[in-house]
Amino acid sequence: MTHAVSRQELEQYRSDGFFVRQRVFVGAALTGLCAAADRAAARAVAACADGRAYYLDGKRFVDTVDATVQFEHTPGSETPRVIEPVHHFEPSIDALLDDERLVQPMRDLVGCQEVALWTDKLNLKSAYGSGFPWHQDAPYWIHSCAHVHALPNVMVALDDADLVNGCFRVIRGSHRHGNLPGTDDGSQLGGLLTDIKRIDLRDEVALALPAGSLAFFDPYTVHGSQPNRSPRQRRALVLTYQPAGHQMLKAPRVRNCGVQLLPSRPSTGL
Ligand SMILES: O=C(O)CCC(=O)C(=O)O
Repeated sequence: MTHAVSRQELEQYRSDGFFVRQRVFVGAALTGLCAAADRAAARAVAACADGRAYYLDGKRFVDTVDATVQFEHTPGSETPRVIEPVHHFEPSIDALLDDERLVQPMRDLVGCQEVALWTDKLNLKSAYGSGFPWHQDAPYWIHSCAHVHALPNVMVALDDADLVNGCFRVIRGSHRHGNLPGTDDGSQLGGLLTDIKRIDLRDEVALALPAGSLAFFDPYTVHGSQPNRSPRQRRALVLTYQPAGHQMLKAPRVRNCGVQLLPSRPSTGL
């Protein structure tokens, strides 16, 4: 079975900056991923005991030896919000990086026969957890990567996501504007959040998706989500791929992904 990107999907990715595939992971595979995500979160939180805590705009982050953990914003909260990277905490998340359901479409979106991991996050969106203000990923990466245009993302929805539990949202076509200005509101992270005066909220698309679905999106697509207004969690893995042979964002090593199609050769850069 092919998982390659169809012509229609590619057209949508190019014009809208995203496309979705519903219920790609189901049954035991999905249940296994959810359990793996919970184990990874528990291990990451445990590692914070020896980590370095700091605050940005009053929000707590902890750098462990090999990950950054963001906590929910209520003062004193011990509820993790985002873990990046996450695959090294759990073998089945590491194995997911090589899954052809992700790697095959990523070869098409990266535009290379061989791909590697750039970064991977676990977004936990716990019960009544916080939202993500509108932003693009490219501004976070522009100073660490010479091929930002070749860093497509795929979100793997682990739970059913809807308007109440804070589903992922995108601004259709926003990637075509390239790097958009930040908010310039004087906060520490404001420069990385998109100035909403520069986007047309009529183009907002809420991706209410069943668990196991995939949302592929461009590194320049403006995206975010509202807070979770329910007692249901809304977990998702967000994996970002790049051409093979390049180091990951947060670790000085290369994690090539999927079956190697070409004889191994040194990277020539892009
Ligand atoms: O999970 C979400 O709602 C938003 C995720 C996001 O913005 C990100 O991972 O960059």
